[in-house]
Amino acid sequence: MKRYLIFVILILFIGCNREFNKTNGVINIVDNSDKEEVVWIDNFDGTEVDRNNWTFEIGNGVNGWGNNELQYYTAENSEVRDGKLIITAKKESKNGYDYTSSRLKTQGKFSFTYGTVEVRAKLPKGQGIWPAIWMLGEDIDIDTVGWPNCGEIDIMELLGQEPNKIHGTIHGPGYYGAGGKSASYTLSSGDFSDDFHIFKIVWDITSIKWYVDNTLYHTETTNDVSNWVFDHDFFILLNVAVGGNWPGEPDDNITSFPQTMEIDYVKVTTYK
Ligand SMILES: [Ca+2]
Repeated sequence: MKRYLIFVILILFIGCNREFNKTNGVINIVDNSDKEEVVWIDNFDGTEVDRNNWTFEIGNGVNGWGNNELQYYTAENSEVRDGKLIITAKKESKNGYDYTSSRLKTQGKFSFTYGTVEVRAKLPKGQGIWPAIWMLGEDIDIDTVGWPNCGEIDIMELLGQEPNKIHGTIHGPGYYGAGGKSASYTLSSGDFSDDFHIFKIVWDITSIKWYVDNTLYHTETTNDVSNWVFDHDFFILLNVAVGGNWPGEPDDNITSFPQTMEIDYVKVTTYK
């Protein structure tokens, strides 16, 4: 009987979102879950990309979006179908480029400071394919700020030639490009194109933590960099790049096209 009681108490203690306090020897359970608040979500339930949430970036940017990327971004390479956003990278000629794809952002429509960002996605693969789920400081376009002073939080990046390994990184002044503060997570079997996984960051005033399927694999704190630039509004970006300095070019013999990134939802949660 005593063992049974201990078991019951243990079960109560590992419940989520609950607080415990003890009054006169009686344990009281306080449900805290109502303090969690979804402040922004896109479930991709409609039939097209919701332009209230997202802006498409078009073209090849400056110097291939700063990375010598090879793709030309269009709005047509994105569709919403079966509850998902599908970004398709294609091998096709467009305006002088050999590949097309899409890049979407919430800049000017939604930005926030601190919170949990959760994205459920299935990723593309192949040499030179570079999907990313990431954030930039909303102040990037202010001349006196710019990149990397605005800060960059890479929730998930993957190099298609290593399809079982994702990377979580921050970039800022003194730690950008290859000097970004980064860690990776590798699946024990299969790769990220086989099935959906949940990519998450928990960002607060002292730290940013990266998770895959609720497994913590990377933490950066205010003490880990000399110049912490993550105390202001950030917006979210989703894209599939082709080529670029980090992944290198696709190999026509081994990279198959089209490649897709499917996103079930993007959810931002804070605590009241
Ligand atoms: Ca969905």
